[in-house]
Amino acid sequence: MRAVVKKLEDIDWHHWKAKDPATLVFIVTDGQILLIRKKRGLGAGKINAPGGRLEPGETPEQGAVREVQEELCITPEGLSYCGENLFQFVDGYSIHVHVYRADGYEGEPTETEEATPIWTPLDAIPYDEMWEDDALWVPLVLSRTGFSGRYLFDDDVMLDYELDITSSAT
Ligand code: 6OG
Repeated sequence: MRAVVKKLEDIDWHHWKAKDPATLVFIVTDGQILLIRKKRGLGAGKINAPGGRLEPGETPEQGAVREVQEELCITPEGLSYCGENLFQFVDGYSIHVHVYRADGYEGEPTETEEATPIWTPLDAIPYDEMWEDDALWVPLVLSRTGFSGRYLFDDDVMLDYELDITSSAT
């Protein structure tokens, strides 16, 4: 039987390795942020930034650019690294998300089978329609503060978290 995991400290973080590496990209320009309503994959129905799981052999930065191209038909420009989030789900799934910010993009944001684009003013980010952790660290993306977070989720309920400020942002 699987041991019951309720707290971050119940997890052996020294040997922890995510099942999937993934990315999120926050395009911030003219006081607005480009989010998506996600149509499929993990978190379908929620508002999130564009991004997704890496393909084999891809670097996080390559995967970040590809996912924005696939989901919104645009290419992010001026990409900088913001931080990382390690998510453990009690059902055993885990995902390591590399978070980027971009200051611009090329092309016209377009709805695809994966996502609907949503422009949002920076002071009106719809946290109530996003994953529960986002309100903790998206403000750090906006203030260019590096971070490293660990989170424990039961489905889409956050059970525990720890968020450290780092000097990793570029
Ligand atoms: P695809 O299924 O699209 O990859 N993701 C999360 N994003 C936030 N903001 N909070 C979470 O809290 C998340 N868990 C996963 C990372 C999954 C996408 O979902 C994001 C990827 O962009 C639990 O291939």
